[in-house]
Amino acid sequence: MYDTNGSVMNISPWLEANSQDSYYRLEVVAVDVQSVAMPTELDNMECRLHHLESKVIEGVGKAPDLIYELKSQVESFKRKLESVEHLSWMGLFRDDGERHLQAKFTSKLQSPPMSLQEERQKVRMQFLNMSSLQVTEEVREHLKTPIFDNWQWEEAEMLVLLQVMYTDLDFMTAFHIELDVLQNFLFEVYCHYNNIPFHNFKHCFCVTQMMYGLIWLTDLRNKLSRIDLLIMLTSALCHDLDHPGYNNVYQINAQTDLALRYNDISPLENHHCAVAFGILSKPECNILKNLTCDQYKHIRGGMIKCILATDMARHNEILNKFKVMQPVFDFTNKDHKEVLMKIMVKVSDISNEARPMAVAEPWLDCLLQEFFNQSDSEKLKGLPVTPFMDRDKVSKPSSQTNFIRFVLLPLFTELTKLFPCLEQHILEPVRRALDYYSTMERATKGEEDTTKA
Ligand code: PDB
Ligand code: ZN
Repeated sequence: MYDTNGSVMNISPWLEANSQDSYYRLEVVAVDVQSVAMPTELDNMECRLHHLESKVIEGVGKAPDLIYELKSQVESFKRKLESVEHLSWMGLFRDDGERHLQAKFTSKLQSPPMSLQEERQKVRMQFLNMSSLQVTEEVREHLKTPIFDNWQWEEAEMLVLLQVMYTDLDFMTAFHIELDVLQNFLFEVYCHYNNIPFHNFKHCFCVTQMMYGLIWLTDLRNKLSRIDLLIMLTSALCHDLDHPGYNNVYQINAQTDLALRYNDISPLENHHCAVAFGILSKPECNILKNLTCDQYKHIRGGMIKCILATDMARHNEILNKFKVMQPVFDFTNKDHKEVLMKIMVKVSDISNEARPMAVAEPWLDCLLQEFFNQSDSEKLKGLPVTPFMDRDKVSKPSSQTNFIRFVLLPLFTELTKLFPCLEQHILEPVRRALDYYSTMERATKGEEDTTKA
């Protein structure tokens, strides 16, 4: 607030009343906004704050803390905005010419919650501090099995375990990967998974850990080249990068930027792969930088095929190819190896039910939560609603029994024909899961009948 000759006044009850020739002028600098139109108002607010700060310093020598607090809140809000900016790809910000972020400035009384950036820096520090510690032999062995329980581990610990996977498969020596480059790569991958119910960094870890377990259980180290193992593990790690929680059908129906960019052809999987190579294009994260040109081309080609193969719309196409090859499988045949690598990434991707029920069931709840978010959004936008995602229609047990019967068992059975030892490790647990959900289905059907009767 300014008086008639322009000096800044403190607002107080004891001020003289306004009069015709001596009145006060109030200038609005920052308000508690419900929604901030991007980004002009933020910039204006920042320069008004700067102007006020200089005026107050000029007037009374120093600016009150409140000004610095408001400035840092504007700063952290801009950073937060940048970190979600790229999500516009996925139709999360419908472009009506303006981007509105429904957000509030934290009130000056609360201490602002840790920003995404600060949270990530904390995980990075924990990861780097722990990575020098030796992981016990027992954990290393456990990491090679499908009964590994991801829910027991923090994200920084998962990053350490991913580092163990790359070192224990001798990728570091074989491909001259420097440890700090691997750590930068893993941390960058972690930063590019989104905080959504299912397709988050924990899912990435589960799929990579299952892939790691399958490599050891099937003794693939003695059947495929190390470079093909590197393709499979890195494809698993990157296969859902920057997933928005809305599937390809949504992308296409909502005509999102992604669907536009990839002409409705596996928009998500194309994006996951493009983000992976975007990370690898940074020298400090490029774990492939010491490979020959031919090696790099082979890996890039393999990762593109494996990541694009995770589009479930192509499930039968890929499984049928494998069914033809399996009885006469030839580990020296390039086409046979290519299909096997796709199958291995696919199996790892949808393998939750091969884990102990206490580990698997929460994943189904997470997936349904993400599916319901999508169908809610489809209803809101008047888009076609995907039936198996509709919270008003889906029954968890019957959907899952159908999925296990018609998708999981045929896929896992085919792979077990090639690697019989997988019978006990992944086929048995899936059969138990089928019993579990079938029993649940009968029980809920039984309840429905009684309620109907
Ligand atoms: C699939 C496609 C996209 C995303 F909803 C996730 F009842 C999956 F049908 N996925 N991954 C694991 C699954 C699982 N889908 C289903 N069960 C899984 O265990 C089906 C189930 C959630 C449905 Cl396939
Ligand atoms: Zn996935």
